[in-house]
Amino acid sequence: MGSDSDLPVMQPAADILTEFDISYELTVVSAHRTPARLFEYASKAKERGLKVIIAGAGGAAHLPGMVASITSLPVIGVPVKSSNSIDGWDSILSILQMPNGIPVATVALNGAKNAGILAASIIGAFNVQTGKKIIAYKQQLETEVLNKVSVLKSKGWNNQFDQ
Ligand code: RP5
Repeated sequence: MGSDSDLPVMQPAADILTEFDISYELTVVSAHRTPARLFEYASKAKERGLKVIIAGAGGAAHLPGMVASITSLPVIGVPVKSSNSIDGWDSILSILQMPNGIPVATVALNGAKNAGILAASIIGAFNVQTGKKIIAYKQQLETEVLNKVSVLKSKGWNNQFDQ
């Protein structure tokens, strides 16, 4: 992430990776304040064994795009609505509107949890255990929604679909 002030927004990515038993590292790499560290981090990421990079930043959020320009690993960008964001669109567009050839898989504003799930899905495409955890997670989501359908129905809300 671009700053330690991004941690409250980025924490859900770490939490969901922990839930999926995926090891990760979490640190600060600022595109603007530590450009040399950015280059070193991104250029060494693959040889250090990383598989996916989640990069979160706010305002003029150049971190995800610059990381993607340096590494061949998949990069997931999290636009952060930070203290220097106008309304969040600045971070979204900075991360989303990448030029052809250098993609950043951009999640929703402050969408770090989905970034973690997407990273797990990428790993799960090759790792059988992680793949099974993703399937179980989605089944759990489905069960939760179907339970809510039952509760609404039991409270008398008209629902012709689930007769
Ligand atoms: C961005 O500037 C960071 O990613 C953060 O969202 C924002 C503010 O950083 P701090 O001034 O709080 O360090 O580069």
